[in-house]
Amino acid sequence: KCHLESAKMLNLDSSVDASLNLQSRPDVLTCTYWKAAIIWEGMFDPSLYDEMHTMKGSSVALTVFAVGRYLDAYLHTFLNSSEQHFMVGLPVTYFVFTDMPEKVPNIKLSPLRSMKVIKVEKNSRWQDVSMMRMKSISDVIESHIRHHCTHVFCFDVDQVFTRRFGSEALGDSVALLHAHYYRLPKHLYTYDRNPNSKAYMETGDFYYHAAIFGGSWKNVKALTEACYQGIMEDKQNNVEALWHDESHLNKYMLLHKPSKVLSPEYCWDTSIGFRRDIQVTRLLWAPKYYDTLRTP
Ligand code: 2GW
Ligand code: MN
Repeated sequence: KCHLESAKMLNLDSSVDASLNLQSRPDVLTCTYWKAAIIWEGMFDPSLYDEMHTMKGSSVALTVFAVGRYLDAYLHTFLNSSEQHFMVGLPVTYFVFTDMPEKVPNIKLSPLRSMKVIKVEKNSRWQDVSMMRMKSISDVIESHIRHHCTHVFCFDVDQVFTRRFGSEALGDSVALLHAHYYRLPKHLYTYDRNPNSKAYMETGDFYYHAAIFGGSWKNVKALTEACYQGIMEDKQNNVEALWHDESHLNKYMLLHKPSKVLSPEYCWDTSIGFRRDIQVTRLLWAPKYYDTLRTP
């Protein structure tokens, strides 16, 4: 019902969701107070979303970074699994950012799907590898994506698609509930609470996971530019937000509410164990080989 009322609101996604008969679920929160849908299994009819996005001519850019040892460790599995499950049926362009373009695996892509490999420098600090993604993404939206794609999704590479990750996830501005925090009280959210950082916030709506965010190219451009600016200002002031780009993303989403929120079914960590509310796991965290991948 929440979604029907929301049709009157300015959020275009929520009126589309209402018109596609998005349902509620009794056991979980399916709507934010600003009337954005939180997408869980059982709420939507996949074929209605696919049909609508095909009709509207939606096309999706996927950005992913595989720098240094992360290329061999994760990229092949990530790309292979996304061919099986990510936005199947819609045009998809992969933008793979790496310091070793020659080592990007040659994967046979389905029709309507293509790949662009973009060379980036390898930052010596991993925090910078992660944070500088914001700059690279906003640059490639300006040079390529805005001319060819309607939507953008940005992913960590250390994950594997296991089930449909489809057009129901598309929206103007999309954020993901962090699997480890969605059931915790707000005072445990790990926002950046240093007043000297641009990412500073006392409290917020949810704890969002930076492993996935997306939206229209316009909104993702605005988001990545704002986060990059915050990161650079922090550097000038000699501070670094607690969780780097993720802290800046959470601050941005506090000030610019997402129009659609993805449940942790879209990015699950199996080490959490069984949860009754997680009815499918669409994407899983890959193992983190900290000792071998993160030591210099
Ligand atoms: C190397 C050493 C330590 C940490 C990261 C890296 C590293 C990251 C790297 O050598 N090469 C590389 O390509 N990356 C990219 O950055 C890769 O796409 C990876 O998925 C992403 C984020 O690093 P990751 O996945 O190791 O960090 P998480 O899973 O703890 O990420 C969360 O927190 C990060 C900030 O600390 C980001 O906000 C990330 O989006 C979050 O999921
Ligand atoms: Mn990750």
